[in-house]
Amino acid sequence: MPARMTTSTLLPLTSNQGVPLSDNQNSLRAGARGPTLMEDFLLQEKITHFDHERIPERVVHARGSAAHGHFECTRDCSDWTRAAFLSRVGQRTPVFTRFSTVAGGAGSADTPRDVRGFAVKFYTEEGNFDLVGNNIPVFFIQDAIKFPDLVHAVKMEQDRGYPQAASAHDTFWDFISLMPESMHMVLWAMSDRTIPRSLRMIDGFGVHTFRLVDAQGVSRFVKFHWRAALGVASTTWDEAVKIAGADPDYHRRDLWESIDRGDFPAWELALQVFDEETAASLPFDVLDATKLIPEELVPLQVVGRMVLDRNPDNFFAETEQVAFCPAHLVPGIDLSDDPLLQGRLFSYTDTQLSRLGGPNFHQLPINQPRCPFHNFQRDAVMQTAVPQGRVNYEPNSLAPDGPRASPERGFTTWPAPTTGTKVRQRSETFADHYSQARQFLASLTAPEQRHTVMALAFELSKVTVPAIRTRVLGHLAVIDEGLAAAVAERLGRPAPAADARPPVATAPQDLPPSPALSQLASRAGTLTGRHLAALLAEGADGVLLTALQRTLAKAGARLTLVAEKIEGVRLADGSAQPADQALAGAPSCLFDAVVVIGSENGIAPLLTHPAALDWLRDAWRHLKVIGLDAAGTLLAHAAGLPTDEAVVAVAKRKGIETFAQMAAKGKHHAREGAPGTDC
Ligand code: HDE
Repeated sequence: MPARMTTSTLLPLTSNQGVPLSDNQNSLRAGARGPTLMEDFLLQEKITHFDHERIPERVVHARGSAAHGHFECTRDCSDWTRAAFLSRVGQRTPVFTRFSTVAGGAGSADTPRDVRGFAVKFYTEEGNFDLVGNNIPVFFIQDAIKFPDLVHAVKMEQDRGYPQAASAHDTFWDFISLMPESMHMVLWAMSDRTIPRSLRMIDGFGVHTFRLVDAQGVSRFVKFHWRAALGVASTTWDEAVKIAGADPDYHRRDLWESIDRGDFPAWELALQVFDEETAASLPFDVLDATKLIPEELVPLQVVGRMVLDRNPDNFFAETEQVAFCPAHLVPGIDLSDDPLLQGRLFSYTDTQLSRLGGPNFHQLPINQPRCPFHNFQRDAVMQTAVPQGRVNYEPNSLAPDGPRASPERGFTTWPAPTTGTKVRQRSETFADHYSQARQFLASLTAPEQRHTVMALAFELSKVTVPAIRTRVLGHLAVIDEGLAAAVAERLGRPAPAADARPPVATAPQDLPPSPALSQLASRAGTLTGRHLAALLAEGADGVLLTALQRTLAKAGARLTLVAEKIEGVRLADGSAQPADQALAGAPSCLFDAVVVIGSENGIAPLLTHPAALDWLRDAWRHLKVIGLDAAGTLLAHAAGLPTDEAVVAVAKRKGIETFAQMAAKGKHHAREGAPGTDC
């Protein structure tokens, strides 16, 4: 049957040549049951385009989610830098920010244990500035030449093609066990930071030391920090694993939905600015990306705020095709000699040449500067600009009004004095690999230290070669004997003997703890931006439910209603209450805190329902605050749930307030170690 003709009032569907299509349902055949004809150029065009829809995914950071927004300058930084976007209070600069995991492929889950990329493109009036950072302030290696080895080691093993998006395997830990410089980062990677609750709840770090240069040409060092307005929050490991099954798009969905709802995530941009003398006085080298500068030594100064308030229009055109590069700098921001940073400067454009197919990717809408740009670079694959006139060179006399270099406004490299012999040599000032690892551990709260021990033991238990475990334990013993002993105990091994420790180039020092490094110690909890769920049973009290909804909405939290069936329940007054999610698709791991509301009769079917029982058992195991009315208490008994101060009776208004106050504190770490929890 030929397709029905559409009337001309509709936007015509056309081929890529602009020819209107008469039929988008049937290919051209010799008779209705005959062979398809080679001459069907419309079929060929459509299938050919489809065949080439995928481009190579990023070799690292392939899995990402992004959003548009703006950066607002809140401190005039012209005393430090001539960068225009940092020099006028109140000035807004458009941004596009992409968050990512590092190891997994583009289709991998959102919640594996991994570092998160945090890349921001500022479309400033002086060109694009890219701050291509991570959610951890240090890195695994000191020199770019080790990056391919690190990435090969962590990604799926080359013969078997697994594991996907996981560092818990032989090749990663083999490499790490032979790389003492990785030890500081390894502790961060095994901390709660790498299992974040939400991309809205991670901090960001530029990692390297950069330079700020003011209008007089004076240079200072700088470290960039993003501080999440919603605080830093993490899942437990078991929760992350379960979320990966229940909703592999958990972080992507969370970011999209919150922006869609108008709950715009925000970050403060804070700088650590310091001069050469301060740098020289620190007990480590500021050019070494495996080290951080504790805030207690060089305080953070807030200079602006980023708000992400618009979802991409098209995932491929924007999130996939955006091309970041640490060499995208604007006048007033310059590089340091950090050898990791220096290698990155080449890598990003190089990888984008193959990922995006040629050197014109800066012309893609997401990559284009928002300020005018002109030069004499011409041609190449997918050139979309149409340059006018005869002149494509400079100097020239034929286009006197054409673009010229501007010594005053243009980017000027800070004239750092440079001497030296050509060597392949690591500076001795990079040799202390353990002190800051020890300092990080000492700065964590007891629950955070415990989680790090658990993570190390989990990862090492996936290592099949005992010698690798032995080597890693040796390094841990140099960092902290107690840490090594605790991990060894969980592995079922004796604590490593003194002779199992590797020789160390520089004996570690005991640096003072830096409380700012702990995500639990440094930030107060909040309900804002959190996502809670109420499991409703038949006959639930509608008044109680409304009070709960109001309280949570006032606190800036979101409440999802879960019922056994998606059509919902009848409330006590007989009215119909639709559910947002059916129980089978909404396990409690997806929510920050949970409530159960029902009636004595209505809860009965749930008392033997595995998903309902697991709902509460997992909420308990994942250290969540749990609110229960009388029916909810019956379910808790059926689930064999113990009780503590974070299991709150919500029968009355006061109970709801208490529940909300407890939930605002985040996870109930005091529960750790109780029966049914992971410790
Ligand atoms: Fe990257 N990194 N990286 N990296 N990186 C890439 O560029 C590289 C490093 C970071 O959302 C790639 O376009 C080298 C540190 C982020 O599109 C590639 C070295 C930090 C993203 C590349 C590093 C990062 C990337 C892959 C060692 C934190 C995602 C695709 C010298 C400060 C950006 C691409 C996005 C992506 C190379 C180390 C952050 C291959 C050689 C340290 C957030 O060019």
